[in-house]
Amino acid sequence: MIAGFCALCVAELVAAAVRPEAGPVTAVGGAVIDRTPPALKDFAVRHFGTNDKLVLQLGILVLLAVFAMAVGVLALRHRRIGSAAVLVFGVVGAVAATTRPEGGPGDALPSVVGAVVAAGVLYLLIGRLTRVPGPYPAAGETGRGTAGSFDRRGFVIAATAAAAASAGAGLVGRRLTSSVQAGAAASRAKIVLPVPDSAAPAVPRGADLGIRGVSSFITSNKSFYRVDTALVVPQVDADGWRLRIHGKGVGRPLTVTFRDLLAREIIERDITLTCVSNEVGGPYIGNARWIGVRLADLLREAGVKPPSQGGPADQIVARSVDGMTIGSPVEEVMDGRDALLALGMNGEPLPFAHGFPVRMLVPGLYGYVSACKWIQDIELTTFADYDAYWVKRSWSQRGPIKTESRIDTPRPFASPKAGTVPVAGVAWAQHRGIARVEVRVDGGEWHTARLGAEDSRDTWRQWVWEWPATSGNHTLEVRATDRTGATQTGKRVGTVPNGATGWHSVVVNVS
Ligand SMILES: Nc1nc2c(c(=O)[nH]1)N[C@H]1C(S)=C(S)[C@@H](COP(=O)(O)O)O[C@H]1N2
Ligand SMILES: [Mo]
Repeated sequence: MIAGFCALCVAELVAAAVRPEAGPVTAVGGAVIDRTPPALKDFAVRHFGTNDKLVLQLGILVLLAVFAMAVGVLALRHRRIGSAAVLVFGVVGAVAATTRPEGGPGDALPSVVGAVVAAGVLYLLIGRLTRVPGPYPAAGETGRGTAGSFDRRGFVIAATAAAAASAGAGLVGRRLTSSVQAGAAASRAKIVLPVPDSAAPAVPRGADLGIRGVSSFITSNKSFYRVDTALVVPQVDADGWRLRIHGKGVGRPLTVTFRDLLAREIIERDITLTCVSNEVGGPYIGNARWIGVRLADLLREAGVKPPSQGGPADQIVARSVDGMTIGSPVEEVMDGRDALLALGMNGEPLPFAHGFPVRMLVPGLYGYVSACKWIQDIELTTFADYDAYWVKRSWSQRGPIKTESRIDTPRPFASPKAGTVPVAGVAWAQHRGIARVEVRVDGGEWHTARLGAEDSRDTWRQWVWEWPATSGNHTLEVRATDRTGATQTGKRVGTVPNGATGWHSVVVNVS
């Protein structure tokens, strides 16, 4: 286990020089995420929520500890073979790191160097443990070695020295990594968000019905859901950030800096973002006030035409610094909706976890086909020619957000008192808008809920229905109708491949 600890610490130090994400635990974790079947991923997200990544990393560490002990036992009998077995883990880490979407050959270094050092440490330590022939065999003992005659003191000194040196190396690695992070944090701290040229209208009074238990109309940055594959949140320095726009039908390829964006027309919009992995009634939705520049304007400057105007590309592939690829339809991005390169969220620069310095947002599309965080490259291509990250993993190429609604209060299995009970929640059909929400009890007739004021078609709406509740067990159900006249289907389907459907229902026990 000491040798294993050495491996991780040394790898941490090397990773600080190469790339923090190339460290073995992060790389293996990332590789596991890349290869996790959607059903298992959904299970992890459902049961561990945003802690899924912590659980994954702890799992990797536990597995490593078990393997380290097994290799240690093996090495006691076969010193050379045991030490060689350590190298196998270096190979696993190296393969994981180099096959990550953003991985390069250099990413193998942390695992390889860590494993070589660990193999050496194990070899030396086992050497200290091996019994040396004593000068005077004790009574009854024959052959090599005598109980208690191995170099106990030498072993303890060597083991302690190895552990201490490794811990030191690991700490230096951490320091180096955190100084890079400090640079990014400093670049964020000095940003003064511009006053938007086109401000979002004030949120209308009555958009927030002020009912206890209902998600607030604007979701704070702190409570905004986070869904991504990044085990280490990328720390990008805004000063060095560049976005390249290129590809099919791009007459004038562009590269823009953060300053370039700030100098452009800035718009501010309220947009509700939703994850395709959100179960019926799930938490992966949030509404924020974003500022940024119109992506369509930039594309037009680059010479891009939407397919309906004869443009050859129908897909925009956005790439992030961590190798994520997200494919969005050119037509929707350029159809006049407020597709953004966002740089501000609820009055501050984007938080690192939400894509600092710049992310994409397209109202009406699930995040996995529109909302690339830590964006650094936009390539125009076609859906026929290229499948983005999630599409390769059995999700649909196109992901318009489905009309959905959720009961926030009462909570499942609540026991409100008989009488008037407000049943309330949120409904969303981004870019189409919500026209009606209805509630029913125990499969009875549908009752029309009162809607909160509409902020924009791109935001969710709160709703409430005053329920004359009678005692006993009851099932509440909700459904929404969007402004195209389509009513949310009651047919239950899972999240894969393009979003869950069904009516959210809550069982309560009225006392
Ligand atoms: N770089 C990157 N961008 C990403 C993702 C990701 O894994 N990596 N996940 C996408 C998904 S699936 C969603 S739902 C949204 C979530 O954005 P949020 O974490 O800011 O809520 O980001 C999108 N952008
Ligand atoms: Mo998502």
